[in-house]
Amino acid sequence: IALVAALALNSPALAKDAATAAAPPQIVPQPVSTTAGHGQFTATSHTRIVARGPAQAIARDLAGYLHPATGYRLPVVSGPPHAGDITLAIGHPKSLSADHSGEGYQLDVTGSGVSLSAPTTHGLYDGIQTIRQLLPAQIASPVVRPGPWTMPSVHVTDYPRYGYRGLMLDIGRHYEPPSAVEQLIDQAAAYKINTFHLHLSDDQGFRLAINGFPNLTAIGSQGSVGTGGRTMDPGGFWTQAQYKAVVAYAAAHFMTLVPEVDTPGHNNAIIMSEYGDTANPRLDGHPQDINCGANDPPAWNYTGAVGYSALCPDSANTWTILTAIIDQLTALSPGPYYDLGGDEVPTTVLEQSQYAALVNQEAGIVNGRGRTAMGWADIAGEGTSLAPGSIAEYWEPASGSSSGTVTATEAVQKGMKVVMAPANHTYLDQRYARGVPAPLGQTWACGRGCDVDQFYNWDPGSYVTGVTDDNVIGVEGAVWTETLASLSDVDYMAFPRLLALAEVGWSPKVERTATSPAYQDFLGRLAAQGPRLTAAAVNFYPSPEVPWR
Ligand code: TNX
Repeated sequence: IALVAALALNSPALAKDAATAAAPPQIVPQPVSTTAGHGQFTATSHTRIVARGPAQAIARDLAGYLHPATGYRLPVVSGPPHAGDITLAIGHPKSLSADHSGEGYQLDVTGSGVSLSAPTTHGLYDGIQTIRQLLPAQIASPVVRPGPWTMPSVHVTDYPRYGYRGLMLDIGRHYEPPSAVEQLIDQAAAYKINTFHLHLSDDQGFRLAINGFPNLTAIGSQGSVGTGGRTMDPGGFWTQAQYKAVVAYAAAHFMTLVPEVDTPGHNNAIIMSEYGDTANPRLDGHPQDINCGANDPPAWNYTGAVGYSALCPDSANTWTILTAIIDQLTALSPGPYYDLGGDEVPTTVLEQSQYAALVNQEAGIVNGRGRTAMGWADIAGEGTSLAPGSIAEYWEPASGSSSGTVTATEAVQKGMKVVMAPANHTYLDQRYARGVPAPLGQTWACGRGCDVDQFYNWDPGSYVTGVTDDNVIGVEGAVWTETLASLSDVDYMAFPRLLALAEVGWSPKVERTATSPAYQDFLGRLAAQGPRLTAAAVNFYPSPEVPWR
């Protein structure tokens, strides 16, 4: 017997079995419920994906996700299902009866097959993201890897806490091409982020062609922040066709694109492009008086001071320009929101009454185009009145009932909804730690650093007194790019912290503190994402808080 056992231990078949044993599920964001089963499922070149009707599109997505690393071209067939199939179906599993998000799903992996069911295609899409994470990390590789493609048996019931789980990218401070946004969408969708907020203009650059206003791009897109000692970014802009393609790309990843043209401050690029004067009229013929701050301002390729220029609500030209921008952007953007910005306009440039007048009028134009107005929570300030359900994005680090929280509480009083983005817990441009990683990142929101613990250990529904889950529709991570000149820079700041934000936005409320079991558990699951990010060639910060393996 001893001899037989020794032989068996040495047998290649047994060794292979040990090597193929599927790792326990390490899913980010944490599902509502996960029950491990016995055994495992292995996808092979003979695996079929069974789906009918609208589920077939998601089945093709899954086949597409699995193709590069496996080399398999798994067929999508309409059934009937056999043992060993991966089955996707639109259905109403009882486990989801309490879920009204439209994003829930139920997933069963057993030794004899995989079955995913959801009431909507969005739910199925979320479910296939979980399937990807149950497979070995090499599934994220863009080139063929050996496998085997084994998943642990598990039963998952899952749905989100919040309907809005966003990532914002500022392409105003530094231009990024559509391909960079598409790569970010690929990565964010894998963690069930469902909203991409595109900050299309700022003082330093205006990044989208607007018909009838060629100077906005001919002049306004040329600049960017010249970062200290680093190459001056040449600037740039997207054509409307490129923007449309990104909207479609986002939609194919079940992501809503929210366009933002920041007003009335943060738009030196618009003002210097359009101002002109009698002696030197701009080509567009929309001259004079749109700047409430001063005259025709020079280009602004620096960081630091904000609020030295602001669009003037009293100028008819302001409305000619803004109406064209809103008309064209809403026509290009099927999503429900248009973001008018509204942050950081000091009363030295625009009195509060002028600011409120501008916000009110602009929100009215947005509503007239059938969209919900959104903006930084400053738009909830004194004198503004927006349609109920308009969205205020709260960005101040202030919490509890301290005076800095006033914009969030005003928003709630006005019947607005709130996206929580307190800078010290969600701003992806903030340094991880003192001096890390220089020269990237800013430090104003977290003195000692904004590492994974800051991004994980907070609660959006009780952060500001009186602003609860009745008002909060979700969370957002913002990538401001004053110091970030490339997609690689952006990735390094966004990952792995975006995964903490994704979990705070998706997973059920639980006590999250530096010493809580939830945080320790998260760090272990986050560590499992390292090899996936590496396989996908995503640049990320190897935070010392995470037990990477
Ligand atoms: C504040 S918070 C800003 C941005 C900057 C960012 C830098 C807010 C709505 N505005 O204009 O890029 O800080 O961290």
